Amino acid sequence: MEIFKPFDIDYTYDPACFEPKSLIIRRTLKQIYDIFIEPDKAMTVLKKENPVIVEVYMAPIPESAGHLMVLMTVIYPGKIVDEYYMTKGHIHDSDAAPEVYITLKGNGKLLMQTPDDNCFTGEMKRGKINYIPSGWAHRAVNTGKEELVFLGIYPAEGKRDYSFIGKGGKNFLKVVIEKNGLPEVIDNPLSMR
Ligand code: PAN
Ligand code: ZN
Repeated sequence: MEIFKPFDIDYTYDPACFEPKSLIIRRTLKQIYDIFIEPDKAMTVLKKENPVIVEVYMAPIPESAGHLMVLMTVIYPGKIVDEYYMTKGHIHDSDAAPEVYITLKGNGKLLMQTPDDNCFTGEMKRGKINYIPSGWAHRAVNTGKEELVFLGIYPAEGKRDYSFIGKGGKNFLKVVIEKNGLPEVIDNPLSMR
């Protein structure tokens, strides 16, 4: 086995900082406007601005068998109409790739779903660790007024698969919207069961 040198990661969550990192994934509204239930309203926003919705900092760890990937995600606060900003959402393409989320800052919901339509919603806030078993798609939603910042840790064997999101995909069966000032999990009006 190839010997990989141990290392430490320095992080803060207010403001978000993560060192060393190999990559930052930055998802702007323009890139993910079509994940929202009202993409036409997202396009109206895009005529004026292209806000950053999500940033993911990745630790420099090889994406190869035997390693654990360590990432820090920031979801900025905001909504498209009543639907909160969120990650794109994905499933890991291995049946041996669970994931753990550890919230550092903010408040959110973690939508999870299996290919045979079981759904579960986890709570994200400081003091909570979310366990995402293998075979559960996951999407984090920022329901608060500040950034939602969390660590994600998963085995490198499980590459992220986005194929069920968007056109032709089944999509997430639940969405999180604001109703009377509070987050509410409702059936996705666009999803095809
Ligand atoms: C997280 C996600 C991160 C962004 O680190 O990658 O939250 O999610 P999307 O890529 O779906 O927008 C994770 O679940 N990693 O596996
Ligand atoms: Zn994941």
